[in-house]
Amino acid sequence: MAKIDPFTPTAADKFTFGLWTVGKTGSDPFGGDVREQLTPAQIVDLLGKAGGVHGVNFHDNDLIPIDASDTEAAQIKKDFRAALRRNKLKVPMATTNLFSDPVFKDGAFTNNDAEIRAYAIQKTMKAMTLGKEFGASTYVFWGGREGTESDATKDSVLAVKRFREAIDFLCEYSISEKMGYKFAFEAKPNEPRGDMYFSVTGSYLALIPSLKHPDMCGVNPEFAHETMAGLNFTHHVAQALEMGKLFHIDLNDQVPGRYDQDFRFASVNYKANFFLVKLLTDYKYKGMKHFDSHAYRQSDYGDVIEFAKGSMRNFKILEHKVAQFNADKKIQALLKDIDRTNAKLSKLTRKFTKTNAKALLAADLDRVKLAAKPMPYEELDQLVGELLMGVR
Ligand code: GCO
Ligand code: MN
Ligand code: MN
Repeated sequence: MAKIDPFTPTAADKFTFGLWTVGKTGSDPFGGDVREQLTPAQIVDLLGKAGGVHGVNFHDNDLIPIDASDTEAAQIKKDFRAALRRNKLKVPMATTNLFSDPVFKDGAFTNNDAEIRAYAIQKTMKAMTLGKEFGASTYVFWGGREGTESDATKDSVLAVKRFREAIDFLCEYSISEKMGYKFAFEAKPNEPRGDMYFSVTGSYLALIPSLKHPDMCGVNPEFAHETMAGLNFTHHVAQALEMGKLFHIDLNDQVPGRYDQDFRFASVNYKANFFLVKLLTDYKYKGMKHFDSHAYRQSDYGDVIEFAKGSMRNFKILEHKVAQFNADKKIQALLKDIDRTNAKLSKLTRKFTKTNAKALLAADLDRVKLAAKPMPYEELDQLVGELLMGVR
């Protein structure tokens, strides 16, 4: 009997790609297309060939070019719908391109020009309708050009107010049209702007409670974005999870401190990606896992399929490593050792009462003895490394 490869994805894994990711033609700021432009339907067929993909996401203009006529738009939608059906793919998420057209060169919702702000909201309303036509339930907001090169040009306090105003308006629009969207905000520190507003996931987690409809708003963190800034991505995701705000996630890879590389998931930082997958697994993240990455400029479309397969496979391999970690007796014994519980003290510190405060003040806590307790972290981390390097 043929051995079943445990790392083969299925639709139940909820892996998704964007039309703009696998459909990327390999262009960069220094050179044009190296792969021919595929139609949306062809991109869906390519994902079908990769196998095991759950869905495909799009920006309004990935599907319908900004200057398409109504007849052209109708034909594209028809072809796309047929391709989704023949490849059994869903559209779980949609978003708006508020960054490519020259009109958005200084931002969309935070633009200094009221007419451009209104146009950005109008474009998003139409794109939300387009997303709904294909069944999208999550709507992502990535502030592509919301930011500055010189802070002489924009009032950063007003920018926050304007962004909030746009989101409040669009939340109400979704509610009044019974669209049922969940909004997911995606932070990025820079690129394409010198500095972008809401630069880290935590910025959006802080904004959300100030919105009119905080319940329908969460975040879409991306591995590359915090990593570009040299930050620990997993910590940001953990905070979002803890707050019940992890609505969506963009997976890819990135060397810290470089330009926005969008590498194949787990192709660079095995260890950081392992801890991310561990977090998502341990805390039972059930949402979509979207690969917001693209193949190397050197790849042809055959290799793009390998890129897509590799992204999903790497996630599943790391899931397997997480299961090994959780079942590893030595690792678990060390974890048990370093998690030192004290029910009596925890009861005291859980909630402030005058009695608890009094008891805490009287507690015998000897800092020298406490500091002397062993922390075998070298031993633990070495075991994780050996597990990841395949010798354990
Ligand atoms: C980027 C962003 C985008 C967004 C996309 C959908 O760095 O370019 O990650 O790819 O994710 O616009 O929101
Ligand atoms: Mn990105
Ligand atoms: Mn992204």
